[in-house]
Amino acid sequence: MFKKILIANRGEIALRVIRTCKEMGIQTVAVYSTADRESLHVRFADEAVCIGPPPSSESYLSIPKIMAAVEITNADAIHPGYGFLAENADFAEVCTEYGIKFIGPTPSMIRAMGDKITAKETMVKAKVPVVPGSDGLIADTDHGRKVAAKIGYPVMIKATAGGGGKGMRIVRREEEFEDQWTAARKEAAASFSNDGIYIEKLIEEPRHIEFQIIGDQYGKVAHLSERDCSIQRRHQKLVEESPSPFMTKSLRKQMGEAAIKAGKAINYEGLGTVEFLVDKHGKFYFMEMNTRVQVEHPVTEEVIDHDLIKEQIKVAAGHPITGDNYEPALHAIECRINAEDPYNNFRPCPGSITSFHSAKGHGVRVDTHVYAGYKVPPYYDSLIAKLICKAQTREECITKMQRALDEFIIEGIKTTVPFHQQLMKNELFRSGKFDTSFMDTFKLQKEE
Ligand code: MV4
Repeated sequence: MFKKILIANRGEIALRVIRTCKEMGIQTVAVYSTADRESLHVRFADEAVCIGPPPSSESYLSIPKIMAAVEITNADAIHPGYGFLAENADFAEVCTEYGIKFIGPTPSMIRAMGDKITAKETMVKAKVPVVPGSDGLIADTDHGRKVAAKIGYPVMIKATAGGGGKGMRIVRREEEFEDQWTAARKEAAASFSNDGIYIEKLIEEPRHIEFQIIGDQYGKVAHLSERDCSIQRRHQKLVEESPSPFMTKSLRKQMGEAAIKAGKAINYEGLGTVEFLVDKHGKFYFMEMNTRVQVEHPVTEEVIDHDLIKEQIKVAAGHPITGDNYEPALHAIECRINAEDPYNNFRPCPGSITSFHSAKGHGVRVDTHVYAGYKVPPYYDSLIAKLICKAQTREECITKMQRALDEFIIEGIKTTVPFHQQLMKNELFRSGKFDTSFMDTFKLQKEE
């Protein structure tokens, strides 16, 4: 087992990893920018190293700074968390060159999933269902128009380097093709310095259902059930839950098997997530695979009662997976509490938290790095806490979430708590009748 893990991250996920390391008897090293001196991950780690000024490019994204911190502290492994360098294959490669274990998959596995066309081709070979679409890259508009006509409108134009909705355009009629093609290409070039484009049939009003998987170094891959992440806004997830209200035993069996095939196709090692689009008939399609721990991992931890970070560290250290595929035994929901003003287009709202009283009680979990007196810096993402509730049924879980939201006090900054309070009362949400377009029509009632 590792002796000392450096956590190349900040915020709640850095703290989350430190907690598990402590329970496993592993020493921890925090790294921090000067904006995060007062953050709890710095206080709770055994050692902490300042790695630079607030901008991520000069701190949390700087490979030389992080490797210097590894060298002076003698850490033998790096946990990348999510975001920042978590899916940077070059970083994983540098770790290997230094003889440091990157807690995650190998550089080639990260690359195989980072390029969406490559990922899709790999899935086709592995017989995992994918959205019907072009055979690889589209050369020019003439080629694109031909392919789109063959697939049949409406289609979606996507960037092969994409993800998170960048460089993505819907085309409903051939007349729109040229304009949308040009826009997608420009956006892809600007965002990823890669203007490679492909085309797919548009799946209308899909659900986003993802499977947690874990692979060991001996070729075994298991799935740990699904999460429904359909409640999103501009590709930012707001609420995640497990099980999906849309799931049946038979669909879980089919999708779980597909997720395992996806992992096995690249000999996957570590914790990963296979994302699917699911249409209203229950037809599912591989969308992408994330090769990291995700923000929403706690909902899975709650329904299967396992510490996923512990499992992730164990497989990274070469332990074989015991256990088999899992069925959720409970229901769990996570509300992302962001420092944003839901009444003002979810505009980021950094600043000082003057009072903070966490929700508590049976079945309530709060993962956070903040406290009364903490100043939310403006440089990073706006997630300040994750409120996770679990109960026997979805209905009880929603009731518990309402109770927990009502007792959560955060003063000094605006947060997304009022949004979640209204969402929990929404009839469509409560009856499980929603898809990824839910937030397009959800109307927040005026502030009291
Ligand atoms: C799609 C789609 C419909 N049809 N592909 C959004 C981000 C990127 N990961 C893929 N995305 C989508 N791909 C086809 N062929 C709809 C989306 C999509 C979406 C997917 C999951 C969750 C939220 C979404 C919001 C808008 C669009």
